[in-house]
Amino acid sequence: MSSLFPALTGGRPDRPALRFGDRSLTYGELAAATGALAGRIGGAARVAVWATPTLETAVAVVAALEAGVAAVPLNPKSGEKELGHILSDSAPTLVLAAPGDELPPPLRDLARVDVVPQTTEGGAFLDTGGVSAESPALVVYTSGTTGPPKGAVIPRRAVASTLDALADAWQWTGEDVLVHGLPLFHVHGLVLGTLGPLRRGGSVRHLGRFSTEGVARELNAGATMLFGVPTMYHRIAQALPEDPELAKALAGARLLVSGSAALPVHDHERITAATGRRVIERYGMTETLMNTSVRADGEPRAGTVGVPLPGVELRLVEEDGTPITSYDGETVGEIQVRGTNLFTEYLNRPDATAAAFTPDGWFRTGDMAVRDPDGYVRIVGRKATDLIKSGGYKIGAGEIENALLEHPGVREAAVTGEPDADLGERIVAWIVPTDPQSPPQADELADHVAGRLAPHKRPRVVHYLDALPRNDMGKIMKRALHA
Ligand code: MCA
Ligand code: AMP
Repeated sequence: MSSLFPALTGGRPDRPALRFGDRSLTYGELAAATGALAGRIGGAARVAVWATPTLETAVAVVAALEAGVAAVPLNPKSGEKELGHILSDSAPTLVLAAPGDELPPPLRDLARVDVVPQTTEGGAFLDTGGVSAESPALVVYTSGTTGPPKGAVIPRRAVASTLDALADAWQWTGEDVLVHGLPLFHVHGLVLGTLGPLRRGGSVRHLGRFSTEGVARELNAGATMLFGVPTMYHRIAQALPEDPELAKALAGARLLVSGSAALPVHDHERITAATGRRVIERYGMTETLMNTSVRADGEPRAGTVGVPLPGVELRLVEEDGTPITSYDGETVGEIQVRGTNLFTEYLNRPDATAAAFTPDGWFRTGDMAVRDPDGYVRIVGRKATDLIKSGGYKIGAGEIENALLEHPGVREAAVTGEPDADLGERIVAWIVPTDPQSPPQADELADHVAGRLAPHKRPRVVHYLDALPRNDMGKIMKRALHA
């Protein structure tokens, strides 16, 4: 098994690798810490990682990958229902956490290994003979339209191939210093934002928590690249007119990259007007890692996600599966992709895995797009209206409806997304209360969902109705709700 991180043994141990707040590790220190931890967890089938935005999480995931053990990153803000589902589905044998982190009840039954970033302990020799490029690297949970999140099994070759394709597209090297404040339990912050710099032998400075001040500080102090979701760029665009330090920071960066949802053209334009710089977008998915990007050597074009990355085949298809051959900037089709960047399966869900692929191996993304005459892809929407993107998080309406129905004050529930300048979309709950005289308060319902699922899944707006609009079959007509 070859290492995903050649720089760990690359002969430049003093180079900076990771920085979180005022704590940092060089490649030499990271190699020692991950080597020691890999020796302790080697042989485990799967480990859970309590994925706080800290040095410990980065060390834990790199150690798991060095040991050839699949890591399951957990959102530390997951509520009991969501966490319970992920643990029973992924069945990890260990949980890795920072010393002192208090873990919630479902995790207390698991054997715990504390992650120690600074260590002088030598790394144990690992026999990773059974590990191959197809072996799972990560299991990342992602929401669907209905039911609980599914665990996307991401093999080692997908991680390597997506990061190497991005290196080509972005001229991303070991000289780059990345800054971001993304969470570490999703592909964006973990694979691109943490494993990405380490695979190149460069470094990452994590803000702990996103702020425009943090972005300005780091880009003005040597960082070269910024990754963020559109909500972060929106907040940057809002702050720029009053913040010359931020404008100077962005103007000096080598590359500003947005992804996880569409960055509105208005925000693109405001950033360019204030800094002279263009944000580029890339398009990916938990299941596919990255599919397309505007290239560093290509023409930046707001409103597009660029061209397929090396190694990625991309096509648009009609409703009946017929490929669309015209690049006319008008004909809308579903994006399907094929390539070494793809996941292998949804854990324990052969039905969902089979449904996600065509018989000849194309993955159905559910994203709708057109292609410009020169091949640039423009995403125009989504097939499923029951998937909501809020703050860059994918959220299934069905999951929230089920949680709302578990509240005694809710008789019926429907969930939709509506446009939000900051979050892209915000979650709206439409409920029929059990007792119309004393309906549950909006805050109470938000807390209920946040506590069971996760805070980013909480409804931001609640409407009360006497009945939900239904068709003759009894199906809720969601389009009629907003009308
Ligand atoms: C508020 N809070 C609550 C409640 N109300 N907590 C519990 N119960 C409540 N009722 C807390 C929140 O937990 C949060 O805590 C704080 O109040 C503010 O919440 P909120 O307004 O929701 O968050 P925000 O600070 O405005 O977050 C915006 C954000 C965030 C920073 C942009 O949405 C974010 O980090 N998004 C990134 C999503 C992402 O990485 N997606 C990648 C997946 P606290 O402040 O303590 O946190 S997509 C992907 O990976 C694919 C491959 C791709 O293409 O990239
Ligand atoms: P997730 O399932 O959380 O990994 O989110 C993947 C989804 O995010 C994709 O299917 C797209 O709908 C959306 N997405 C990611 N990047 C972009 C982008 N640059 N523009 C528009 N949508 C995006």
